[in-house]
Amino acid sequence: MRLDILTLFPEMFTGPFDHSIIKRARNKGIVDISLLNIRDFSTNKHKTVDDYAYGGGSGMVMMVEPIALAIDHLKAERTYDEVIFLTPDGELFSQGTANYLSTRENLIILCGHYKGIDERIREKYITREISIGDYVLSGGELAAMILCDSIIRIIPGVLNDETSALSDSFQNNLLSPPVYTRPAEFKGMKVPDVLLSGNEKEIQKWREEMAYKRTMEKRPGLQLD
Ligand code: 6GU
Repeated sequence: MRLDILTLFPEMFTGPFDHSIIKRARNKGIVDISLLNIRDFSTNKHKTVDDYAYGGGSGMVMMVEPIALAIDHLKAERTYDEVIFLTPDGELFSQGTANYLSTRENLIILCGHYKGIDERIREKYITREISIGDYVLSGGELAAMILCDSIIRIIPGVLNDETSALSDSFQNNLLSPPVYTRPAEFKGMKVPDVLLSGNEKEIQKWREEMAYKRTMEKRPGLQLD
């Protein structure tokens, strides 16, 4: 999979993309992440990327031209399955969307800033608009990192069996059951006997029951798309 991220702040991605699972996926060659600075596509000498909104009002708007040039530049190299714009007015991101996107080959991910982007970009280039939740972030970058993490970790070959994505919360409309590791007793609190029993069938049954109980207690309305 190839991910091309268009952003005004490429440096923001260096931490999350250079550690843990994403780092491993990149090192294995499973995912190729490329960060493009939208400012590099500005055509004026001050490298401007935003301007006042027509009609007035507070907040700057990201200009159409640098973004259009950046997307055209990428599209000249290869075809893309989706051009995703991260925006609080997009569709709510879910495990179902992550699963779907993880099966794609090439994605462009556009991070917005300021008051928004010129509407003509959305009309002409964007195939999918995604929000990560009903709250406002100062830009699309953090949302893009979350999107990328959730997509990359479920691509076959990224996780090993012990950390399989199939047992994740949400993958089967259920939250994950509680987990324990050594010691078997901590300050008088004991690990449930069944987990120490070695009885695989009973352990599986207990996990399913606890997943169901936990879902009913914490997220009774949990639905997947
Ligand atoms: Cl994708 N962008 C911004 N700026 N804020 C958000 C968001 C995205 N999703 C939730 N809040």
